Amino acid sequence: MIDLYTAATGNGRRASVMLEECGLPYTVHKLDLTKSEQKTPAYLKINPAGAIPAIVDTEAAGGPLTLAQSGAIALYACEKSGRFLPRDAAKRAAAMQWFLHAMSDQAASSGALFRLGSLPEKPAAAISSFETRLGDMFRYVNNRLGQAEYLADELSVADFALYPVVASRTALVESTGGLDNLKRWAAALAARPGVAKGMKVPA
Ligand SMILES: N[C@@H](CCC(=O)N[C@@H](CS)C(=O)NCC(=O)O)C(=O)O
Repeated sequence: MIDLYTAATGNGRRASVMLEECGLPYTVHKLDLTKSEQKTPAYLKINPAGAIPAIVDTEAAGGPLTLAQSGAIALYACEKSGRFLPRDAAKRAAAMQWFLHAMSDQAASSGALFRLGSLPEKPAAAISSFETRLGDMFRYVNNRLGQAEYLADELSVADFALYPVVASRTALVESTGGLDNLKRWAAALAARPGVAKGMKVPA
C-alpha cells in the first residue's frame, strides 16, 4: 500500500493523477499548508524538505520506500505499474524531454508565479515576466500538439506531468489566446477517469 501525503496543489495532484492512472491503490493523508503541517517533526521525517507531495510505499520491491518530488513519484508509479513509459529507447527519450520540460520549465515557472502572487506586495513586473514565460511555453507546447496527439506521440508520463500546470492556469491559457491544440489535449486528459479522480485529491 502507498501512503500519499498531499494538498490541493498542482504538484500534489500530479502525484494523485499518476497513482490513479497507474492503478496503484493509495491512502491519502491531507496536509493543511496554511497550518504549516508540512513542517511538523513527524512529516519532516518523511520529507525533510518540508513540502508535499511525498509517498511511503510499504510494499516497494526491496523494502519500504519514502519518496518526495512529484516528478519522481510520477516516474516511480509508471515504473511500478509498467505504464506510460515508452519501451522504445528513442520514444522514451522523447517522453523524458517533454517530462522535464513540464517539470523544470513549466511547473517551476507556475510555482514561482504562485509564490509571487502570495506576497503581500504582489510584484507586478516579476509576475508579468513569469506570465509571459509561461505563456510562451504554452505556445511551444501548442505547436507540438499541432503535430502529435500527445507530447511524445503516445500518451506518456510527460502528459500527466504537464496537465496539472495547464489545468491550474486556465486564465493564462485564455489570455494567451490561440492555444486550440493545447485546449484539445487538456480536454482529452480531463475526460480520463484517472485524471478526473486524481485532480479531486485531496477531497
Ligand atoms: N518540485 C517539488 C515542489 C514541491 C512544492 O513546492 N510543494 C509545495 C506545494 S505545491 C509545498 O509543499 N509548499 C510548502 C512549503 O514549501 O512550505 C515537487 O514537484 O514536488
